[in-house]
Amino acid sequence: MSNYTTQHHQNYTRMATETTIFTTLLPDGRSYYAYADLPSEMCMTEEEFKTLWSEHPLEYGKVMNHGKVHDTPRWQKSYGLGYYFSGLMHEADPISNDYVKRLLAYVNELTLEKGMFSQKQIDAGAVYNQVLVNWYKDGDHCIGKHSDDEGQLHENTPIYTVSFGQTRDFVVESKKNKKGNEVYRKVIPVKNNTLLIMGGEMQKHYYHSVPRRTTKKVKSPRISITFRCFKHQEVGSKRKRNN
Ligand SMILES: O=C(O)CCC(=O)C(=O)O
Repeated sequence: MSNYTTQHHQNYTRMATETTIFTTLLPDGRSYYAYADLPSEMCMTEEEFKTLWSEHPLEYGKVMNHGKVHDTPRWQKSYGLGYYFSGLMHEADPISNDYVKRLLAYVNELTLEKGMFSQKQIDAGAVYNQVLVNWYKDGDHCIGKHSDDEGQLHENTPIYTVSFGQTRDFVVESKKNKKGNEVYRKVIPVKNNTLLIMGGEMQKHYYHSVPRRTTKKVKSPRISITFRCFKHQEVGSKRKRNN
């Protein structure tokens, strides 16, 4: 384990072992997603939700598509390390929200306790150090089909999405095979205070999205906090996303 990883973990005091993680192996046999409830002591309170909601940027995020800059249909913000995707650098702020800091520590602890890093990833110093928060006001806010195969990530390290507020559909679907057939599509309703982990080679072989839904049915806000293991570099994305 690298010095960086050791230092990063030395302050952990909580145990994460009580969390039960349900894992689904995907048809390619090399990718999986996993789903779990947060343990009660990690659940976000209504007050914490209000505080984090109040921290969403005033302007929508920006992405580059066909040479033009577009607004994302949600608010988003990078913390910890800058994140280059969809043709633009998304500069990071330091992580200041106490709940987000606590959740980052929990995610690192859970990963170690459940042995979710390979030896190769541990040797490479993989640690969760990048946070992207997405704020969805209602069903009109969404994130399109994409994969997070960017060069900033330690190879094949799992990506965590932790959900708060309104239940939303999280869709996993295979990238088209050579004959153009869609072979896998799964809609996972992601609920308040749950975590979803995308692991193995999922970013290479599958897309994920939180599609737009009618505001008659999806009326309330949702926040997702996503955690990634970045190498300490700020550029080098191959991420494909159209919104
Ligand atoms: O909000 C979510 O659960 C998904 C977020 C996501 O796909 C991303 O940030 O890449």
